[in-house]
Amino acid sequence: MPHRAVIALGSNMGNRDFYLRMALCLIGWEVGKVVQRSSVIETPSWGFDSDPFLNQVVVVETDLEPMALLDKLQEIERRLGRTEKSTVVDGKPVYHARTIDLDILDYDRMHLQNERLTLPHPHIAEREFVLAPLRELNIDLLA
Ligand code: PH2
Ligand code: MG
Ligand code: MG
Repeated sequence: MPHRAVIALGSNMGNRDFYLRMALCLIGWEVGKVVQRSSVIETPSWGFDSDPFLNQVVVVETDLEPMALLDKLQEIERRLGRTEKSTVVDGKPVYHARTIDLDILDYDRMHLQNERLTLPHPHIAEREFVLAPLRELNIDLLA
């Protein structure tokens, strides 16, 4: 039985539309079947001063376990030119403009926490740029 992962895509650097579409192709080839996809929306940069984003949420059926899924998504980010990772300075996140960001929002409604991954994604409730696509797909991860 495949697992069901909800993934958020974001881009605010370069040809944003191209990066979202390339990421979706690579996810479809290398992660699993994309069974739902929201519209692409343009959103102001949240939490840091930068260019506006294109954001989208997709649902994928995958055989990858959570950490293997994270490795694969980070590999795709690097292949699409993602350079800097978000860091935490004095307890506050520091973000950078990025060609592509691929975040796992949910994986089979699993609860998981380690140094690299927290599931479900801890910031869903405060981020309209993921809540709006989730509403469009009728997915409630806050329940
Ligand atoms: N991602 C962030 C921080 N801020 N703002 C928007 N609009 N869209 C994002 O995807 C986004 C953000 C951290 O990954
Ligand atoms: Mg992110
Ligand atoms: Mg990320």
